[in-house]
Amino acid sequence: MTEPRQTWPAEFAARYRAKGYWRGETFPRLLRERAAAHPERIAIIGGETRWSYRELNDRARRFGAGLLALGLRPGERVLIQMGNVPSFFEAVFGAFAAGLVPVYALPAHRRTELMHLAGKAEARAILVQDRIERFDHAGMVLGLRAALPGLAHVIVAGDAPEGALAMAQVSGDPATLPADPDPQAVAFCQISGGSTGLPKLIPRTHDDYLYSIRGSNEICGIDETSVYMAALPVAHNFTMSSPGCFGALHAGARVVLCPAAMPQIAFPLIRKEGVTITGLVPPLALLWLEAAERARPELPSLKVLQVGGAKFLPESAKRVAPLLGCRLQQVFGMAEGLVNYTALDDPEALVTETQGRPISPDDELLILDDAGQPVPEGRPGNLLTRGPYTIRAYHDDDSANARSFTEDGFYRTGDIVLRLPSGHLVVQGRANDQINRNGEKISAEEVEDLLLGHGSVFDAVVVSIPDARLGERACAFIQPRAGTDPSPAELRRYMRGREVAAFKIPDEIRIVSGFATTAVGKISRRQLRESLRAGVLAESNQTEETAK
Ligand code: OOB
Repeated sequence: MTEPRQTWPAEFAARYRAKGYWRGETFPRLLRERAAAHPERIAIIGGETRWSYRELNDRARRFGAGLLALGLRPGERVLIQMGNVPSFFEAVFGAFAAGLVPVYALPAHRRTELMHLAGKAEARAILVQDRIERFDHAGMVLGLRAALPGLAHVIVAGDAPEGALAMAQVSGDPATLPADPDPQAVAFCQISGGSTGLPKLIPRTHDDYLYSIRGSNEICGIDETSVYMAALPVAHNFTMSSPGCFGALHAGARVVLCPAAMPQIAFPLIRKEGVTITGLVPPLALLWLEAAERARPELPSLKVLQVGGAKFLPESAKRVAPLLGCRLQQVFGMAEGLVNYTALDDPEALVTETQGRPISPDDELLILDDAGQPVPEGRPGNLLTRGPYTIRAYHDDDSANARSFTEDGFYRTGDIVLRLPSGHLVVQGRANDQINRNGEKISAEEVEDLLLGHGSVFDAVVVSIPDARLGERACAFIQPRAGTDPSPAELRRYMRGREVAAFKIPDEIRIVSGFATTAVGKISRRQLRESLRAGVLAESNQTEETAK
């Protein structure tokens, strides 16, 4: 068994401690202390459910003890796939109390991703919501069981089908809970968007993550009067910690869970619960702006709208304050660590045109050209970073670690940015083959691999195309095997049959007779993707010209 770990070289750890970034706080202690300090204050609101800090803490501790009573042992991993429901917090804080390590899957993940994550994490249990948006998650997870010999339990929040345990039945005596974990131990694993293969596990420690949360709270002005609404999935790093639900709980504030981020659902909830801050990806922010343009909503409580996860264009950013009557905050972060924010009192131009500055004075940023040399100040280059809350390695993945980290521990973000004299970053694009569709990250290579599994596909190249609505969309070019004639519809059906997250199914599939080669053989995948993308862009420019 390989337990996830995350370690920094001793001199870095000593510095991060000496500067007060790492304070020895842990997640189980955090909730216990808040529940002791203000037991009756409301912590979580979801639908008709309102849990006080005391109730959340009591529920979590009983559930955590129940997990131990099932035979799970501290240090073991629990894969969690849940939507924006209060029981997510009972599950996660229950696991923390028991010393178990949650691994967060996204609601969109299907059999392929869950198999991979459960296998990689060597999960002993999967905790899943019965249904999310009408999809039978419990049924899907039960179907995985036979293929995962290390999996001891399937626990379902909601209606548990036969063969699974209902979360409500998992309960034990909190006196059996272990002592608080080492603050340097891994608290949970986030998952990477990544540009190659399936998602990688990102082990985050109590110390490092809680530092990023405290830092975020300060920058975002979160205090006990704040009301944070989770509009995006709670398991995503943005919603969890920037400052997110954990930031709100850290401050003794309130978390409101929004079942879906559409304006028709979110606006009334903001009004009803007096939401002060929430976060969106750009395509959803555009929907909110459109809705606000049609009928200016009264959202007097809303002070800050955060937008992040993908580039928010300045033209759209400028519309936020006038249409929604709140401040915009841009957030450029990554589950691996580094998070940048525009400040609430930054001048308008910086808020609308940049993606902000890092949380920590000890976030080290390098902006390098392709040869690894620093670019002149103000010019775009590859962003590398290391710091007190940025990981030094993925879990159990030597080849990804060799690609993604330099020898001296810098993480290669894959983002191309430039830095203004004020220190604000402007994201210019990606260096590698990741598609950022609607804020969801898709690895071109992973989709190509899936397509290559189809008997009629000789070769497949997937590229990102700029898209007004989604930010980017995925376009797959398919070279069929000689004598075959697969249709785009059939390839889509095939991908659905492979049971992957729906956002990975290409928006556009084009059948081509072959791909460009050079005299010496195949050109690099990267060049090939660039030339295919350029072809699509030239086409759409032509269409625009003709339309004029
Ligand atoms: C957030 O985290 P991930 O891990 O899903 O994705 C990270 C990647 C970044 O490397 C960058 O390529 C892109 O998402 N990204 C942005 C962006 N925010 C993230 N690109 C342009 N502008 C932005 N504002 O997406 C995430 C994690 C924590 C907070 C916010 C977002």
